[in-house]
Amino acid sequence: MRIVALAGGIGGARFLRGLQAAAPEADITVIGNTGDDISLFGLRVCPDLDTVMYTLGGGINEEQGWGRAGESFTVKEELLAYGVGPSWFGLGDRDFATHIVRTQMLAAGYELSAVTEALCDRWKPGVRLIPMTDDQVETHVVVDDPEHGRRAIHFQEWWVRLRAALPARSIVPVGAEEARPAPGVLKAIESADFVLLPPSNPVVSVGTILAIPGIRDAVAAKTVVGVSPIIGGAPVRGMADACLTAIGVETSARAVAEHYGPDLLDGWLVDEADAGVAVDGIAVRSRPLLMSDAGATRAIAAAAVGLARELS
Ligand code: GDP
Ligand code: FO1
Ligand code: CA
Repeated sequence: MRIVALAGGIGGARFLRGLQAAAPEADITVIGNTGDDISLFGLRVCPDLDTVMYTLGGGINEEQGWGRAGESFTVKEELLAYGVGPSWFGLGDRDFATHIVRTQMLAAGYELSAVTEALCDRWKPGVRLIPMTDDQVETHVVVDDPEHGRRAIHFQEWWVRLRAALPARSIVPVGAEEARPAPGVLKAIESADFVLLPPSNPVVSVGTILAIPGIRDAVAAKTVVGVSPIIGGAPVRGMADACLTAIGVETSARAVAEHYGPDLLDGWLVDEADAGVAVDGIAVRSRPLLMSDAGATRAIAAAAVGLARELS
């Protein structure tokens, strides 16, 4: 069984771990979001790719959901002693090594997809992890800054520094229109038995991947089953509601499915709290969707696989 999943960070990575448990024989290709990527201290940081790599490779800080387990912050403190920030982004010492290797390889001329493969040689995530594109795409958020007026800031500044407290006037994946899918992305989708959308952020994770020309059409041609990241009208964690509001979509399991649309989605899993949700042209099933432990997560992934097989 060949499965492709489009993943953001924490929600995507946790679901993928459940998918590996539910379908141990499956050949899984993960297309990772790179819109959250940022250059800091001259280093290229890819939070969502790293979250997937560390989570599936056993190196993640489990409580936090991002960054390395057993992390220390000496380099960050030393940089701050020189007055070099940003202070609001917590890059740890262990994590720094990943960004140094990545940046060194990019500077030597390797594409991000090749770099990611090299990093995965160490972590052995058990899936093929491909960035959505090798081209630079950065999600920017337009806000009304009380001091500087209307301006666009990097997604990480809005999400991490401002905690999405300033309403987003718009969210723009800068560079997406001109970007090309990374080598292997379209081929993996075409040869998949079905495509899964984990409970990742519909706007800045899945939405950004689908914004790369060619990816949405390739995915839409397959049987696609998604898992709602919205339960009972709210995100399970994070501020996905602020992202949905910015694009004029209500924060509900139904509205997210309608936003993806029946041309893309064949099946949609919603939580029991949203039982009764119906969307024209999409097979909706309800079941518990909290990834509270390994068993619960595995059961969610098994349900997604079951629905995809039923619909294909
Ligand atoms: P990020 O890049 O780290 O923000 O992670 P993703 O985009 O992959 O996933 C974020 C989404 O995961 C959020 O919108 C959450 O609502 C969703 N999420 C987190 N934990 C759970 C869970 O246990 N169940 C469900 N259904 N969604 C979850
Ligand atoms: N998220 C935070 O809320 N605060 C941080 O300081 C932070 C640092 C960080 C460093 C490396 C990394 O891979 C991820 C990191 N994240 C941090 C998580 C991440 O940037 C965001 O949660 C996602 O990009 C949002 O989708
Ligand atoms: Ca992300």
